[in-house]
Amino acid sequence: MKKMSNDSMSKFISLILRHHPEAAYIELDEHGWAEVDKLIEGIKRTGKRINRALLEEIVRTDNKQRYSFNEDKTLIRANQGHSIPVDVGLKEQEPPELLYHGTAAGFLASIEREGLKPMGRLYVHLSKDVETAVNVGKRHGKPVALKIHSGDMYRDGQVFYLSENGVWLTRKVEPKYFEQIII
Ligand code: HQG
Repeated sequence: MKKMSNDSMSKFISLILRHHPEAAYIELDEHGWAEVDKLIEGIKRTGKRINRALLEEIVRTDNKQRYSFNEDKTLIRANQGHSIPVDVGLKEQEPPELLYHGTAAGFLASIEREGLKPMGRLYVHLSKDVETAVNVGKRHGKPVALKIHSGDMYRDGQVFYLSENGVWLTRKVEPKYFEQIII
C-alpha cells in the first residue's frame, strides 16, 4: 500500500467528496453526504492507506476545515467547493461591504468581459481578506486580486451564502461590481 502525506490524502478526499465520488467507488446523497465506512473501504480499494483514525485526524487538522461529519460520524461531506450538484444546506447571509476574489492574470480579460462565473463549480468563491484571495489566485498562475463590492450586490438583490468553513459563495459577479487591486 502506498504511504501518502495527510495533505495529499486530504486533496484526494476533496476530489472524491466534491467532484468524483466514483474515484472511490462511492456515491453521495443529495446533500453531499458519503458513508464513512464506504469512503474508507473505497479509498483502500484504490491502494491507499487509510483508517477511521486517520480520516478523523485529517478532518480535524485540515487547514481549511474542508469536511464535516454528521453527529454520529457515520457520514462525511465537503463543506463547499463542489462541482456536482448537491445541497449542503448553505445559509443565505448578508455579506460584508467588501469581499475579495483571487484569480490568475491570464483570466482577467475574460473575467472583465463576462464577470466572475462559477466555471467548474456551483458558485463563485469569495474571501473576506486579500491575503486569502491572493493564495487562491496563486493556484492558477500569476495572482491578481479583485475587490468585490458585495454590499452593493446584496442591496441590488443578489444572494450570498457563507459555507461552514467561512467561504463566501454567490452565483455570479457582474463586472460593474469589481475592480482589480494592487497587491
Ligand atoms: C476563474 C480552493 C475566465 C476564477 C480555494 C478562477 C477556493 C474565470 C477559475 C476554491 C471567469 C476557477 C475555489 C471568467 C471566473 N473567465 N475565468 N468569466 N470567471 N474565472 O478553482 O475560486 O483548497 O474553480 O477566477 O481556496 O480559484 O480547493 O475556483 O481562477 O475557495 O478547498 O476561473 O478552491 O479551495 O477556478 O477556487 P476554481 P477558485 P480548496
